[in-house]
Amino acid sequence: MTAGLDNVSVEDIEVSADNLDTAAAAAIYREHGCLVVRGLMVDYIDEICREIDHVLAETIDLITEARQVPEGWSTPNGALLLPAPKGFPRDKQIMCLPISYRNSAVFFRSALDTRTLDLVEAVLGPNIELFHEGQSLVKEAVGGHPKHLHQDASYFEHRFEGPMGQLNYAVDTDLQNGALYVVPGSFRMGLLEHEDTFSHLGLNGHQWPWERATPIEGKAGDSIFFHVNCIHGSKPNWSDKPRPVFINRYRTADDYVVVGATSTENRKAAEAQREQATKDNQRGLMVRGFRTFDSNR
Ligand SMILES: O=C(O)CCC(=O)C(=O)O
Repeated sequence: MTAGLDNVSVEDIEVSADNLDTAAAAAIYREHGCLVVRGLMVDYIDEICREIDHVLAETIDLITEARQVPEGWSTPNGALLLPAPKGFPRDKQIMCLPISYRNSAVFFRSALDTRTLDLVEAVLGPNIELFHEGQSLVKEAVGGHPKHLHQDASYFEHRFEGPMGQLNYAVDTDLQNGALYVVPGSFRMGLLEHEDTFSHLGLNGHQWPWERATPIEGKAGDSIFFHVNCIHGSKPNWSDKPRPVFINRYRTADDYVVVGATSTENRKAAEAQREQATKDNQRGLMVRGFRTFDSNR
């Protein structure tokens, strides 16, 4: 099944949240740059799904008021839209939902989950902050957008290790409705060159066809952790229901973005400023440990 760089199957990179062996799970992540923890977020699913359904309905009502932005369109409540595929009931589809730690207490609580933080600490060390404020992507029914294979570092390259991402399935997710694909071991390649794609930065589709990646089917509440250089992506949603995910990202308390981008053009401009980047305006909320003041950062 797997044609990943580490030639492993899903069974080799997955563990159960029941009686979680944190050290063993962290070792899988360290070896492959990705890890699946079955059932880790189950306790948050009912509540977060109610809120996701709410912002989804709210966003659909606001689509006619969307304004153009460099990445697509933005609705007044803050959703990001892309052009819709042929045969879709409207000309725009939703990509990013406006739900975050700012407006959803359950989303914030999920980011403070003890078992998750134990695992993040086992990987990143004792002093951990949140990177971003929680992200939720949705693939709408019957053709919702693909997210081409990519590395998150193309969007947010960091000075040090970079964030450990935790993508959580909000609904049961399979090959039909847009399972996440990962390439175990790809994080060791460093940051690769990305191109502009329909859904922003992505890898060249000939060099990185889906066959090189491993699909992770799962249940609502399963978590997939991935390194900022782990190649991942997901195909369109061909089911008749939306497929949302919610994402938490963690990084060491001293880390910061040196290049932030959404397109090859703005990435080039950001790369020219790389040496000017500092920790100054990038202090996230601490979720473990303590941040020592460092006058050089
Ligand atoms: O919704 C998805 O599967 C895409 C998530 C993803 O690739 C990302 O957040 O980088």
